[in-house]
Amino acid sequence: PFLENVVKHEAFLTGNYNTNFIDTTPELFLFPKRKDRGTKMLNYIGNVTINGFPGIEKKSKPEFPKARIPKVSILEAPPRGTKQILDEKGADGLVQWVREQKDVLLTDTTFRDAHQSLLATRVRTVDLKNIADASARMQSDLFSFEMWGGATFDVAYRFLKEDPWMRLLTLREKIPNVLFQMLLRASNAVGYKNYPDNVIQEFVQKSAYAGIDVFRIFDSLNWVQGMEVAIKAVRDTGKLAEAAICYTGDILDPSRSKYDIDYYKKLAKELEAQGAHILAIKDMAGLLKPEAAYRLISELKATVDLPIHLHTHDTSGNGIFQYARAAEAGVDIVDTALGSMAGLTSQPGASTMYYALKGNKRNLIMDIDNAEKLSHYWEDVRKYYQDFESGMNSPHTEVYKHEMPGGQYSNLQQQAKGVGLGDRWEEVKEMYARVNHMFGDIVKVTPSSKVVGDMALFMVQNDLDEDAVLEKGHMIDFPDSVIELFSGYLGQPHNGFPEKLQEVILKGKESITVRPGELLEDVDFEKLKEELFRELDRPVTNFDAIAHALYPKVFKEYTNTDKQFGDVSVLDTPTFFYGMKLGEEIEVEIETGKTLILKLISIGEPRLDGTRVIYFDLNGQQREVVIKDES
Ligand code: 3PY
Ligand code: ZN
Repeated sequence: PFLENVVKHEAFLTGNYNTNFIDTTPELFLFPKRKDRGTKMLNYIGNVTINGFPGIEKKSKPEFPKARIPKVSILEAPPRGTKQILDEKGADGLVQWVREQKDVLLTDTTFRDAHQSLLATRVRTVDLKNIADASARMQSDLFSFEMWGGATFDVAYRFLKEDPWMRLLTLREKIPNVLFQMLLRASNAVGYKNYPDNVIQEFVQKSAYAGIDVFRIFDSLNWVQGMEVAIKAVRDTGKLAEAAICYTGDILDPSRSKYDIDYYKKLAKELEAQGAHILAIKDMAGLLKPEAAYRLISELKATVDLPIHLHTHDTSGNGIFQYARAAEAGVDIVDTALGSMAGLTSQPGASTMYYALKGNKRNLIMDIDNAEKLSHYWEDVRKYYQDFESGMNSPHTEVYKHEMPGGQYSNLQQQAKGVGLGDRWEEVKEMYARVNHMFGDIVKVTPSSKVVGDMALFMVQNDLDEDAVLEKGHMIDFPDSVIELFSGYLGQPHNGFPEKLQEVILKGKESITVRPGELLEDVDFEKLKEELFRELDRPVTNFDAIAHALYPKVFKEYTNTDKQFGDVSVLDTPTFFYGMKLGEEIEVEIETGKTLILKLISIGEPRLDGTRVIYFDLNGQQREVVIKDES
């Protein structure tokens, strides 16, 4: 019916259309939802029931307790919060409000970094949505929810088969009162390489439109030139540009003089000059020792006239001590997670911090009882994702040696398993530190951290050491990401690349020192939307076009799954990962007010062609689907 509407339109018949056509004649694109949604969903469920889910150990669906959702009245609007301050007073007004707070403000990272760092970013939208009404009402005194960006964007399409833009829009609707914050990798957007300037601008603009208020912008080499386009794009939307310095090395250790206090002060001044509203210290690996935090925050406070927002990971177990010292030094905002999603590679816990500051001159602005109740929900939900836990269950002070970001730990571990190095994880970590050294001691955060990780895996897998790389490097095909880094496509590291290694890696190929965005051609979004429209045979949004511009292959795979199985984001997480048990009955709300009741009746024996017939009951009617058994 959609095509019938559209293809009869004069503009379409004459070929005289571009995708503005979709924006200007939306009525032509309102087509009845396809009717076979139920069957597609049964195909998905049948498939995971028989073949399992990638990364999840194949087993019968475990019994999970019903997640404890605190009761709140959704008839009452959530209390006013920072979002209203931004909307009413603008970015500068909000910054002024932050300055006036005497106590320490919080950003809650449970919706983003906490699960990126503990559960390989796998938390699905449905689990965020189910707690969103309660969060809006019980955490209304937060500075912000960090709930988008970083790895969540890519993982949503790639592994969860859901649309991250829908996540943002859905949560925004339910949480209208607190600022939404995202992590933006400057010119790398939410990807692993530099993109053309107009992709960054378009991404920022549409993210702001869909609900992001605070953009934490960082460059993976702390290269300020690489952040200019993103900072300006954010400022142009009227939202907050929170420019971040990534913390590496150790300002307390005179032998690590590459990243001393003056290095950080200079960067802070440059970012202030670029137009940052807030300065973030992004301690992505948790290397900032408590006394270093005191010194860094004190000196930065004296250097720039910006509120300071501190982010750490609690891998070493020193996170609360670090924040307490930062609070004494005058930090304005810190990042914490709810108790059951806190600690270790994640952020320090909000409730722990609350008690730690009791009796201090400065308190934490939070409601402790509410935080405990919300934590119960996450304690239950976290169990769904048990297969993605990193296995780290006590503090790791060795992080001060390997310097691996908290958000990378569980992801690199999955990557190592994927290439058959699961049982050599200790070696991979050690190699990670050696590669950093070889690369000249660089800032390690996505994507530069991924390059270090790729190289470490590569060296362990091929039994290479530093000497072998330099001596035999001319015969070695290095991973693409390593070649890209050394070509300057991720920007320039402080004090440049080690020359000899660069020569060996590039094998005569030229490297660049200008901003990569200057060399990349803009993406023609109108043309891209038109192409996608033809290919996908469905309306194409600006959001789709951006996703395609960022990761063409991942986006295509996502759209294929979407075609095959429909919108699987509506399934509860245990069913999404494990399928169904014989005799089990579940309810799936496929849209507001429309619920399917599904029961798994029986699973046929494998047939000669390797398929099985699975019998379901769908809203009282028998349905069968044929699934290929991959085992
Ligand atoms: C990301 O870029 O995803 C990070 O979390 C970096 O720390
Ligand atoms: Zn982080």
